[in-house]
Amino acid sequence: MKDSEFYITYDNLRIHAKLDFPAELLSEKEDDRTCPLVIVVHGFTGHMEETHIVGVARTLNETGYATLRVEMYGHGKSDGEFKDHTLLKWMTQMMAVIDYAKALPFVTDLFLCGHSQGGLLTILAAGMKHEVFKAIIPLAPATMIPEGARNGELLGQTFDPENIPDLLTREEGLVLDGNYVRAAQMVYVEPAIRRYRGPVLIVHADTDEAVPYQCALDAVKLYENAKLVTIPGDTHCYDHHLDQVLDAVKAFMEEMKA
Ligand code: FER
Repeated sequence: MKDSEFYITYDNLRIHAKLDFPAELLSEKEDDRTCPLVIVVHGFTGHMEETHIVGVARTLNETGYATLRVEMYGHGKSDGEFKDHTLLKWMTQMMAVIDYAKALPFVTDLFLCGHSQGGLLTILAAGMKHEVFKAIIPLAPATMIPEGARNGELLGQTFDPENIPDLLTREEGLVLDGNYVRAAQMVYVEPAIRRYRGPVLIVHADTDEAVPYQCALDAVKLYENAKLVTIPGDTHCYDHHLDQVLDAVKAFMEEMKA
């Protein structure tokens, strides 16, 4: 077994990926050992080297799980323009990533963990492929995006949801095609939640400035088997208490081994 960095190609687009193993497996011969795997995904404008993403991946490795960090369409070193990314593209790509991960010869159980828009993606993908995941971990899941798109509220701006602008722009030069909004308007979170009945760990700061804490409260209520760990007084990316997030992930994943 060895750590590796590579691209998964799907529909002629490259998805940048990094596979990391628990230290104790690295000394083993390639064919000898098996291991559970967690797919880990970043959020909107994010990438796989963000502190909270790396922190979660390292913690999982230390807890005995391999991790497959991936960067979705228009993010990190993956193909596609940020401007052109949509939730529907991410959903389709994630299904391909899941199929790739499932087929890796060392993999025993499969898990999915994502932050923010990646947490929303985690919920949606678990709805689409409920049978493949032993458990899922949506971190600060941005479940308000689809409803925001339908109500004309995204990225702290308002617009007419019936007459979507060609482009959404934000300060710092961030430009997003109006098709992002059109796609998001067609996404429904509740049916996805109802389709996944396995264990769910949600971790959310009660003072998250980007994704309302209420998203976690609503999701944990709708899931049949979900647990919420609240991080008091922290930011969207857990700038102050990442250690508490990592402890929660570790404890939950220790339980998943039993
Ligand atoms: C928004 C608020 C939050 C939004 C996206 C996010 C597209 C996602 C944040 C993240 O993934 O970190 O209005 O609109």
